[in-house]
Amino acid sequence: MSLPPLHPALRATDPELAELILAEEQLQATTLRLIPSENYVSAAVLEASGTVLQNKYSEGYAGRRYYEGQQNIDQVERLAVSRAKDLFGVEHANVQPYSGSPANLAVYLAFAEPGDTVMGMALPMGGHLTHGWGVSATGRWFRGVQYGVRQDTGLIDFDEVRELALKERPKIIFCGGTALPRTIDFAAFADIARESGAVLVADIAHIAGLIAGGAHPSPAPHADVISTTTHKTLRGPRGAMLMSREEHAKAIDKAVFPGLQGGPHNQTTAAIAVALREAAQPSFRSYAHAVVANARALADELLARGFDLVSGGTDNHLILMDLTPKDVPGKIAAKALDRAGIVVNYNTVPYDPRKPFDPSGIRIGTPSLTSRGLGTDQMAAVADWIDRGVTAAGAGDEDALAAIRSEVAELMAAHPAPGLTG
Ligand code: DSN
Repeated sequence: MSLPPLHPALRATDPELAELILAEEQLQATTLRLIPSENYVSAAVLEASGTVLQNKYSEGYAGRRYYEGQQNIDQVERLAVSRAKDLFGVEHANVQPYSGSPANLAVYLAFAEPGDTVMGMALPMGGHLTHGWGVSATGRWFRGVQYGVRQDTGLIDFDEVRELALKERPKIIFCGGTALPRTIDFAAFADIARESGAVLVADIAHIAGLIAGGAHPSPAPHADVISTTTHKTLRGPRGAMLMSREEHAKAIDKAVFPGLQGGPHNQTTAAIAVALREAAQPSFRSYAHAVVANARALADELLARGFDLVSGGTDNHLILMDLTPKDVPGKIAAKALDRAGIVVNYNTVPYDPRKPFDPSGIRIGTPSLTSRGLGTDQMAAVADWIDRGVTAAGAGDEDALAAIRSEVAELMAAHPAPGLTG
């Protein structure tokens, strides 16, 4: 394998590691990446995240640091903060959380005491570990009560959420999650939070880019706090942000630093700033709407091929498939699809009778393929590959998987991914 001139220093210092990075670039270039929480960053975001900003400690906030030499760093962070505020229409933004889980932990630190009751969607229903699920610190140090979706519709039952909130009186209610194929009704959650006296946190990690691009309603008028990662539909670096009204600014900032973290990762802050600038462009609006259009088209094609989709389809970037009717467990399907060059993750479905490490479903999404310029016309081919791949998984047909892999690689070669050299 010949290395491109792009990584000369790395190749000279650590050829073994350089080879691994090149192999990963080639894997990302040649496969159809359907994990809904992944994406491709632009070359500009990639460049910003690999800079000398890495070399600087900056504990504190712009203008209030514990180290000198912040002439440039302060400006970088101010740019990221003001772009976040403009893009999401919020009064306050903190761009320092290292990722989504620390961001959510900072919310607990800001608004609750250990042992307090918090409420979120159950992980196997589509929620997130940090929304009070038992194995997470948030479920061990706080008393997590969990809502789900209805078994018959796959949708959130707001009467049930309200009843639970009024009975349990949580300090914090989380809405949002990791496997929700439908629009989140932030206004309904805000009513319930108000009635029950809870702080409403909208965790928009999955849909931040859709919100920025106007393809999903915004929580800004409804939620007390908005938590998001920056690397999913938003197409930024691996990082996170907390946003709020001004009244909560101090509590959030104190919780992030010095409450939970030390120095911010300035190279990530810079890359977030670049991603936010990109997300403010008209082309990003088109991107966000194309992500949703592709997901809808793909869902329709899968339904036509007899797949069972949780909630019957999708409103956003994500599709959750229950493979029980196909008689192929999610993990077997995911691993076979991987061998076919289609990267998905196995996932629980609501009321899954199987275990989380060997569940009934797979979770797919369209952010990455849309970043490569695939459109609705190509979703029939994608659905066909998934269909053939799941059938081959059930039959143990490795030849069929290899055939799909070369068809996928051909389409991917015609649609180069942003940020990749190969
Ligand atoms: N790991 C993320 C996802 O895949 O949805 C959530 O943290």
